[in-house]
Amino acid sequence: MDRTEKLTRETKETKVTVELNLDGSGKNDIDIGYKFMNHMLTLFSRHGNIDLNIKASGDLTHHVIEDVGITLGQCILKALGDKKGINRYGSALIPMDESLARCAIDFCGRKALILDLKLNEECNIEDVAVEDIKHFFNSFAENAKMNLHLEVLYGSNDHHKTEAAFKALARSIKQAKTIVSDEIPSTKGIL
Ligand SMILES: [Mn+2]
Repeated sequence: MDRTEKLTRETKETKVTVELNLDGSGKNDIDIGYKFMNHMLTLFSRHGNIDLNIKASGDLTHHVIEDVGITLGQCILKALGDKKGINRYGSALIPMDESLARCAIDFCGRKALILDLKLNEECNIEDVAVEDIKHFFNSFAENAKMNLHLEVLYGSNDHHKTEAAFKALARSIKQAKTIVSDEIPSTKGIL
């Protein structure tokens, strides 16, 4: 089964290209123009065992990060195909020094988002605003049509909290995408 996908999304605001292999080893080439998000998406690829190339450019930080979330979510949804045999659910509890993140996901075909990253809303993290990071997870969950419950339980450093959250999401996806049977994992027969 081939679980590779490539999508280009171009609007008057941004141009985003995402290319991925869900059955990869975590190789990546990522440049969306913002160093902190490059760092987060690189470790997302590595910890999710997803080969991931992303190139993005555009007018405003908010637009670029939002549109990367949209395109990455769409690309994962397409690559999952009919979801036959996948584990469907995934969860992870990931520390990053003093911070702890908890994630639980369901590739159920519907968006739900519970997000509590406990970030300082007034501050940027490196070159990215906290509201843009929160918006990324919203766009991603909506377009991957998934339930995403992502919370930082505690921590004091906003870089660590965000990094723990991205790693917890990646480890959850790694579990949820794994092929464990030859059935659609739903009593409805469709996901
Ligand atoms: Mn870091």
